Amino acid sequence: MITLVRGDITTMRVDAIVNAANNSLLGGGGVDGAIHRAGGPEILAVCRELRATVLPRGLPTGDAVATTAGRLPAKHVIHTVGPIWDPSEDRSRLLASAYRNSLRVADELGAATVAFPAISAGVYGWPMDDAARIALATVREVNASADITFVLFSDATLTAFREALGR
Ligand code: AR6
Repeated sequence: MITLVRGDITTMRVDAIVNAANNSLLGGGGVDGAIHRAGGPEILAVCRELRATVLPRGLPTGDAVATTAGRLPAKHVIHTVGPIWDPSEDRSRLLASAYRNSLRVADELGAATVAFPAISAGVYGWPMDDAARIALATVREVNASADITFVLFSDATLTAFREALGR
């Protein structure tokens, strides 16, 4: 099941929320900044531990990894890294991988409910309509057992996802 809502992903009481992080895993702006602020220092501590152990070079674009959700109402945070929009290079496959790998990690966690933001559609500059199309097509294709909610931060984003869902 796929649901679209307007809201703040940090408030979602689900098994896993997905963070649109960067390769460093060490925080940033946008939804990443909001998740670390609301979840507290425990999340960053686990990210640092991952960097010191299994991910010394950071999380590759399109990949995903889970941490605690700290003080958030969600049980886990799945960090993924979307590609930066490049008008001269088609990076759609990396954006699809970010969704696909996040759902793989969710499945490994046994998550029955997963919430996604619009990955790459903020600081990373992906045009919203196309970001919505790729997000929904990929999630449908995976046919995951988990219930998926897209938590969209603005009316414009919600509209773009609604239109993509209707297509
Ligand atoms: N809940 C839901 N969606 C949100 C929230 C929130 N609390 N806050 C922002 N959004 P972005 P990206 C929306 O920029 O484009 C960070 O610095 C936002 O309006 O968060 O993948 C990372 O560290 C937009 O629609 O992620 C990376 O360096 C969507 O979430 C870089 O930004 C994604 O915007 C990643 O850029």
